[in-house]
Amino acid sequence: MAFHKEQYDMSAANDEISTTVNSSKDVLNRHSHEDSKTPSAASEVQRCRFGTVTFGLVALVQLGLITFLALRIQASQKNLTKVKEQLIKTIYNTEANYTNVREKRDDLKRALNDFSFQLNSLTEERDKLKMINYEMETRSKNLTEERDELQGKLNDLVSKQNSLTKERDNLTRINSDTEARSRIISLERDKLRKRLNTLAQPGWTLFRGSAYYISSTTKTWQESRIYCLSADADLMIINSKEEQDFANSFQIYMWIGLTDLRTEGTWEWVDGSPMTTSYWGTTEPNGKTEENCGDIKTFTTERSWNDENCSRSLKWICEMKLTQ
Ligand code: MAN
Ligand code: CA
Repeated sequence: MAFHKEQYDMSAANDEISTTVNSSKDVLNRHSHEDSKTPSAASEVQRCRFGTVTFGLVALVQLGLITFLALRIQASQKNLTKVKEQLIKTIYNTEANYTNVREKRDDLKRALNDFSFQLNSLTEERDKLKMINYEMETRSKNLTEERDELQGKLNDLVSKQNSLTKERDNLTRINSDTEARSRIISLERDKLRKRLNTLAQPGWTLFRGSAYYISSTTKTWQESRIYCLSADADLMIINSKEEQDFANSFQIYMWIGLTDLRTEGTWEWVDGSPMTTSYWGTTEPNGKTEENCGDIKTFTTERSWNDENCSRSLKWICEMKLTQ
């Protein structure tokens, strides 16, 4: 703006100078023109003087103006020089800035290229990672399905194992019971075998669900009982008239399984059962505490029982019950 203002001022000053010069030329022209004419001498001199003075004044004014204008021009030139220098500086700075900006632009371009390259790399990497992620997700899904399937199978197996364990425990219990029963049955079998062997021996007779043995030798009541027990039998228990008749039929003086050893006067059988029906001989039992064991003595009569001293040595009759 300052520069434009200076330009404006200079053109105005030039216009002013050319106007002044032209008007001076007009005066001179007019004066020379007037000299060629023939007016009166005095007035002509006066007019000449006036003209000269006027001219001089005009010239002075013009000189002043020229000086003023020259000074203004000089000042303007100074200003212009300053402006020019400033402009040069500005241009220099602008160039420097431009270079700077261009360098920065190049830097930015490079950075942009690098960034673009990195962006491409990152995009590729991201795509690869996306792919890997997809594959991993698929694999994870498959593995989850496989795991669930295996978990299901495992649950089934655990359930089956539990069932089998229960079944095994049950079978073990049954087996244990069977073994126990087997042992019992074996013992029973051995007992029966022993009984069969015993019954196969001479002296044993079957009668109404029992086997009876009449000894050929004599023993005390206790010894006789031990013998019977060793044959899985005991001294004879008589609990029917038929049995009484059967016992009498052997016509042998012999021990039977009757005693009041536990309580004097209270007769009982060797299995602990009380004596309910009795076949005591006349005046029997009469031995009190001296005779605590029973025998068949007067076998020719139905009432054949007698109480006897247990230490007496007599034959005996065993009974093996074959039915329960
Ligand atoms: C006689 C009777 C019986 C008694 C015996 C003892 O025969 O008195 O009652 O038991 O003697 O040997
Ligand atoms: Ca007696």
